[in-house]
Order: sequence, then C-alpha cells, then structure tokens
Amino acid sequence: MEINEANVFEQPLHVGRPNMGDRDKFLALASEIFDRRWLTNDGPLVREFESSLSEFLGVKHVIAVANCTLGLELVVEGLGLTGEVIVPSFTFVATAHAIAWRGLRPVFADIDPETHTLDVESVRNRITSETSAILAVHLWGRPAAVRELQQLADEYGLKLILDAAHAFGVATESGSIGNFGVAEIFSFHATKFFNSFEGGAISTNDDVLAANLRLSRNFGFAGEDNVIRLGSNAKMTEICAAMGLVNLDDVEKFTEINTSNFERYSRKLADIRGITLHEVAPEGTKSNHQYVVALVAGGRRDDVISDLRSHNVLARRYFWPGAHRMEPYRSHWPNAGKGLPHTEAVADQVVVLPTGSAIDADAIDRVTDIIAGTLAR
Ligand code: T4K
Repeated sequence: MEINEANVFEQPLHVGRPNMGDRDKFLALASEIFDRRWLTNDGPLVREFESSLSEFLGVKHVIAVANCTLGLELVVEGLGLTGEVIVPSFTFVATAHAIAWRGLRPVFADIDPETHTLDVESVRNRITSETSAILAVHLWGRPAAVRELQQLADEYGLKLILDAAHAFGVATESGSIGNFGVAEIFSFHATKFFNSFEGGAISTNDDVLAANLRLSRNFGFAGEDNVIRLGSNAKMTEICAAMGLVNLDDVEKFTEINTSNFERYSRKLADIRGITLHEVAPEGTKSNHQYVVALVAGGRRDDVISDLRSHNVLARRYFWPGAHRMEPYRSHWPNAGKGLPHTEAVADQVVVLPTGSAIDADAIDRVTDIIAGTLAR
C-alpha cells in the first residue's frame, strides 16, 4: 500500500461525526434547566420537542424516548407481539436485538440488492403461523417498500412497524416518513445527522398505542402510586430535548450540506472504475443523505477501507457481516446465510464514507483520490 502524504488527514476523519446546532441557543436552554431544577420525567422541553416533532413529521402522536432501541422494544411490547417478527439482517444489530430482548424470535429476510431494504417476496416466504409482525428498516434513509409491505401485512393480519433510525426528514410521494405502518421509530443518536446526544422518538397515528407507550416509557405509572401496565425506563432527559430543539432549527441546513457532499462524492467517484454510489433517493423522494454509501466490486472493499484508514479516514463497513452472523443469532441459526444471498453479497461490498458538517469539499476530493489510488493498483 502506498501512502500519499498530501492526502493524510492530520485529525481522524470519522463517519458519524455529529452535526452541532447553535451553541448559544443550547446554553440558554441548559441555563433554563438549571433554574427550573427539572431534569427529566416528562419535562417542559421534552413536551415542546414532542410537539415540534409532531408538526415537522405531520403525525398525530410523537413519544420521545431515551434511544431508538428502547423505542423499538416499547412498540413490540405495546402491540402485544408474540412468536416471530420478520426483519432484515442487513441493518444495525439493534433492530434484531429489540425483538430478541422482548423474548421473541427475529426471522431474517433478504434484501433487494437495488434498494438494500426488505425484499417483499423474501418476507412473504418467511411468514408462518407464528409470525405476528414485519419490522422493516428504511436503510440509509431510503424508504422501505411501505405500500407493498402494508398490503402483505394486511393480507396475513400482521402489524407493520418501521425502523426509521436513518430516515428523519425523509419524505416520499405518499407522505413523510413517520406516518407509515402502525408506528415508526427514529434515532437521534449523536451519529445521526439530526441528534439529541442520545435519543429517539416513536411516531404513530394510533391513539390507543400512543397512550400505552407514554405509560410504558415511564414504568407503567398512571399516577403517583398507580402502575397499570408493564413498563421500562425509556424517558428522554431535558438536556437531550434541548439539544434536539436546537438541532431541529438547523435540520434543513444539515440536509443541504449532506446533499451537496453526496453530489460531490457522486461526481468524483463517477470516474473511478470498481466503485459505485448507492442511490438513497429514488425519484419522488426527499432524502436526508445522511449516509454516503459506496459499493466496491471485485473483492476489493477491505483494501479500500484499509488504505483509507492509513490516511486517517475512518470509513466504516456498516452493516457487515449482517446481524445473522452476530451473536446470539449466529449460534442459534448457523445456516441462516444460505437464505440471505443478497444480504451477504451487499455486506461484502459496502463502504460508508464520512459526510456531514465536519467535512468540506477539499476533504471529499482527498478521500476520493485515496480510493482512486487503491482501485488503480
Ligand atoms: N436501527 C438502526 C437501523 C440503527 O442504525 C440504529 C443505530 C438503531 C436502530 C438504534 O438506535 P439508537 O438506540 O442508538 O438510538 C453507531 C450508533 O451508536 C448507532 O446509534 C447507529 N445506529 C449506528 C449505525 O452507529 P457504532 O457502534 O458504529 O458507534 P461508534 O461508537 O463506533 O461511533 C461511530 C462513529 O461516530 C465513530 O467513527 C466515531 C464517531 N462519533 C461517535 C460519537 C458517539 C463521533 O465523532 N462523536 C460521537 O459523539 O454505532
């Protein structure tokens, strides 16, 4: 491997470097929290954040939570799911863990290699008498096949839930993400283009489910001494809500930065043989472009990753090797990979490149030059 000194970054260039909103606005809200001495448990900033999100997403109910993983668990419990839930394996492992943590079995379906989201026929083939739901993922912010999945769910009497961890601010011709299935669950983790340090939110238009989720987020309490259902501690804190509110003011700016980064990568990578950019915004989609996902052909993905790392570019191979090859799933179902050919093929080719407000055009040019050097050898 050759190192081009001119392209070595002095500071590491991370995937998932947080976007930061206005510091002064945040400090003013933090100061109010000090004055109020109200730090968590359905505080005023959490309420304000929820109503702002509700308006932004155009959805009836938003329940802010401590993180997306707990949000997924609350929904699995709140819908009374049992037995098996069909999920992609090509996702962050939290999607499967949320099901397994509730004592249910995640059943892995394959993805469509064009979209990287659940393949509807693969889902159909995995439905059994034990299936209670489909949990699809808008991977990389690309909307899952929501219409077809909803039809399938209706045909078999299943619930459709959407892991929208990557899809805040994404909209399709049929509406904004947040309005599909029975509930959608967002992540506002630091690495997401819109963050609240840690955090997440459940969006739903179902009144009964929303009321139950509010209870279960807070141990099931319906009053000071009255617990009326199973619950957990999934509450968002006031300081996280403050960060969320501040970042919400800049969400369009972050989206524009991501889009312009994506376009620059697209122009620069177009001339390099052996690498293609994954399309996250098919026609009619408004994307947040929070992930720049490239596919490297010819078994050279790990060469690209290792050369980038030698130049201090910490690219990631999300979501290799697939949840089915991670514990505890690998031990339970060692042969699951046989039924997931597209998952395995895509997972071996993916490189996720740095984007967001911490990178500029010059850095993108240097990153793509490094990749060009690797693939020319
Ligand atoms: N569903 C899907 C489809 C998801 O992708 C995720 C999370 C979830 C559900 C669950 O959401 P949460 O329960 O987390 O709300 C990171 C995130 O921790 C995780 O939230 C995210 N997906 C996943 C894709 O990425 P790791 O294990 O890759 O994180 P880590 O510590 O390696 O950090 C990633 C990069 O970000 C590093 O290069 C360092 C950089 N970074 C990170 C943090 C926290 C910073 O520069 N600053 C920071 O503050 O999982």
